[in-house]
Amino acid sequence: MGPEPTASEVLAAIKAGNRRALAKALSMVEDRIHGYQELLKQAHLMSRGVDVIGITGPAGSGKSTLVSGLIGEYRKAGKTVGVVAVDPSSPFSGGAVLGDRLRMQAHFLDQGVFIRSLATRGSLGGLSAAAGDFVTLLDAAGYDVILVETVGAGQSEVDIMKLADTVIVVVVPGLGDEIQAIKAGLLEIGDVFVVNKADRDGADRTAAEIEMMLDMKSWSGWRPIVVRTVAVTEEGVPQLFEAVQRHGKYLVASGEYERRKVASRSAEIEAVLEEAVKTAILKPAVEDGFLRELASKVQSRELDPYEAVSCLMQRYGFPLIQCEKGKRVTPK
Ligand SMILES: Nc1nc2c(ncn2[C@@H]2O[C@H](COP(=O)(O)OP(=O)(O)O)[C@@H](O)[C@H]2O)c(=O)[nH]1
Ligand SMILES: [Mg+2]
Repeated sequence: MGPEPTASEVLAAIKAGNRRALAKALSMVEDRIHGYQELLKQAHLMSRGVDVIGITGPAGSGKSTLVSGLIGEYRKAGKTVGVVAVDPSSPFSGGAVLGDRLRMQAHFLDQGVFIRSLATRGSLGGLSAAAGDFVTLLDAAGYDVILVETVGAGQSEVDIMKLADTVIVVVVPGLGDEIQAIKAGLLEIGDVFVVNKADRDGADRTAAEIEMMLDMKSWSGWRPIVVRTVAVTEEGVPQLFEAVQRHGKYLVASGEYERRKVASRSAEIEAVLEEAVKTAILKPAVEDGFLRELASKVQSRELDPYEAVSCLMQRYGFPLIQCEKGKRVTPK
């Protein structure tokens, strides 16, 4: 075995279409293996800021099947596609999570498509930091569009969706729960709503309910579109693709595109900051027992939690990392 390739060698290989190099780089980033930051740094310089489409909704609503259909639409339009499937509960190899359907298998063989899941990561970093890093790497690899699938409606899904230019929220007919989930936060983030499994009873009613909820809000600019699909037969998938394209055009024409990109960079920084704080302070405090010691003192009312945090900050501080590009940032 020769020496480990340098970050720039890895990225040159990725750029040249070496899928094994890309897979390896993603694993290195996912597991936070030494050298990953240099890799990301260089990937960031190579990245262009591709279109990122987020797809979220409850487990089993058909997101992966829709992703498969959308991949087909993008390929027909001559675009290459990177897919990040964020599913902490079910890591997969090959295509198990994304469905055992033949079409998806075909996508795995297509050189213009790269599909990767992101499962539970080692300890501290949040999923959203890793999802952002995956997008950066796939961007640097040159894919034209990146689809990010997340399951559920928790805070981390909402955070991950901040990476997206266009957010697709998927629901299925007949379950009051899903309407509740939409009310509980997904209504705010959806640019396109999909009522999938429209081959089942109640799709029209569910779509009408979503339209009603949307009508209760006042919209300036983009008013979300509701699309009905049967992902397994690809019915409605071209309409979904069309809606996503329309939203993309709206973003550019309205100037919203740049604003969203800056907002997603902001979300990216927040995710990385959170990870940095945990790594610099929480990790050593857990490992050397100081956190437990503080917790006992808080429990015995010797300290309050705020004092405990001050103790932690004082003890571990932050490693002073120079803001290298500081010259480009106006100091305040
Ligand atoms: N009847 C019906 N089943 C569907 C439809 N779309 C997906 N499914 C099925 O629903 C199940 C879950 O789909 P999947 O794409 O894995 O859902 P995900 O968990 O949201 O990614 C699979 O068995 C699909 O074949 C649809 O439009 N109609
Ligand atoms: Mg899925």
